[in-house]
Amino acid sequence: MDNCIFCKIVKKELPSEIVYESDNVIAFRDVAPVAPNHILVIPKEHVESLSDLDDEKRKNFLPEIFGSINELVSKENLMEDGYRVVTNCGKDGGQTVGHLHFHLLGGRGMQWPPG
Ligand code: D5M
Repeated sequence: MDNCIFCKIVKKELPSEIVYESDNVIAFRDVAPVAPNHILVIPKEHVESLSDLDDEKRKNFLPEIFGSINELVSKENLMEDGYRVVTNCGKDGGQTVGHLHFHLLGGRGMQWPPG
């Protein structure tokens, strides 16, 4: 998608601190972190949100996305103290960037319920 900032990060047209990359998935540090460790994990292909995954994309993307999250949890030493994985979906979910992404948050205690 031409005007999607995350597609621009995928194409390296925008700078980002990439911490994981494979053929289908890329992860980079959030530009406005809300935790000491805040990484975004996204499919390279443009999909608006979790609601827009069809069966094929679900099978293609989700195992790899969660596999990369597992790798990052180890690499970033988040296993011992714990972490949170969240995807915001649509207006009420608080989604601000219309390209599916999973937040990996760690390095501080989280609250529940979220705001
Ligand atoms: O989260 C969207 C997230 O995307 C939010 O935490 C800021 C982050 N963001 C926005 N632009 C950039 C760039 N250019 N690099 C890295 N991170 C970015 P949402 O769940 O949609 O509210």
